[in-house]
Amino acid sequence: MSEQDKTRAGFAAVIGAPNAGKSTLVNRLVGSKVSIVTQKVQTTRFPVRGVAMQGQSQIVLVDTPGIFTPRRRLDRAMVRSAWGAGEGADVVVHLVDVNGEILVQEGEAKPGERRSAFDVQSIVEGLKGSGTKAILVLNKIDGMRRDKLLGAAQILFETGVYTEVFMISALDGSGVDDLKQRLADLMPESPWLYPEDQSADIPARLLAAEITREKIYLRLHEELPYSASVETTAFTEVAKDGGARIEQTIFVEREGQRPIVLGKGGQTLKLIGEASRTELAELFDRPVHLFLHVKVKENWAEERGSYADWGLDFDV
Ligand SMILES: Nc1nc2c(ncn2[C@@H]2O[C@H](COP(=O)(O)OP(=O)(O)OP(=O)(O)O)[C@@H](O)[C@H]2O)c(=O)[nH]1
Ligand SMILES: [Mg+2]
Repeated sequence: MSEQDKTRAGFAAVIGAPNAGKSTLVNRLVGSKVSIVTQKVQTTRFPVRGVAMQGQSQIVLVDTPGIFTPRRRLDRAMVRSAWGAGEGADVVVHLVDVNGEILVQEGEAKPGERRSAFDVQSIVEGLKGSGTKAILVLNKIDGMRRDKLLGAAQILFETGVYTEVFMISALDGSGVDDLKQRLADLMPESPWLYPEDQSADIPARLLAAEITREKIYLRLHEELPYSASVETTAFTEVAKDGGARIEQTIFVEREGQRPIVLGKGGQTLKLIGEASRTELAELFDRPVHLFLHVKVKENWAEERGSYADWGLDFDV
């Protein structure tokens, strides 16, 4: 076999503080939406795989929940899963939002204040502790002053945990092709791990629940999105139009949250449903009939079964 025919394949985990742009980057590298994106922190709740092809290389990207100081059980499981994805990967990408405060001098950042700096610092410490070398990727360089950018790169690089630095905008795509080529070159020689034309590795029911959760994050504010979870309870065929009938339950933690999700005369829920249905029809490339219900389940974040569905460890 000639050098050119050799296939490569492996895992590249994208880790970083909440809201760094990890899911945006993974979607862009893959070339389609595999993971939900919102302007709010802690959107991604479990690792999501997306498959990117570059020449003879297959890069299995692992999008991960943001790494931050956890408070609830779900937070702990999310953060643990992000580190777990890093440990199992051939390459670790640490994505940093250059617009956040980047302070890694000891003692400067404390939890609560300067949150993003604290999270970046805790990731650097985690990488140091595990002896993992990572690729530093500075994100959101669109609209960023170049001198500030180079300063941030230098401060971070001096920690010694990075092998190289890339500067990108996951949003507008600048710098992403170079990063993709580098990741492709770093993949070990191996047969491909997924069929060449597969881009996502998430069950349709789970993806459908995620898309609805994204619409909840986009439409509702403050603590509500964090108190909500979505479960697909039925996914059946509709003979009449070749479509899918999808039933979902939105769980909230308190009785008082139900009317917020419903909105006046059910208007908010209707808008969430419409936005979700439109996107699902596009994603699945078929008609979608979506039925949403809202239920109060105080302890959904304490139920072992859900963690298993999300691939999270309940007991960390
Ligand atoms: N200006 C700008 N915004 C970006 C860029 N990349 C991502 N964003 C925005 O940053 C916000 C967070 O993006 P996500 O991709 O959800 O971030 P994440 O790191 O996956 O966040 P969590 O899942 O909460 O940890 C969204 O509003 C994105 O549109 C970028 O390169 N430039
Ligand atoms: Mg995300």
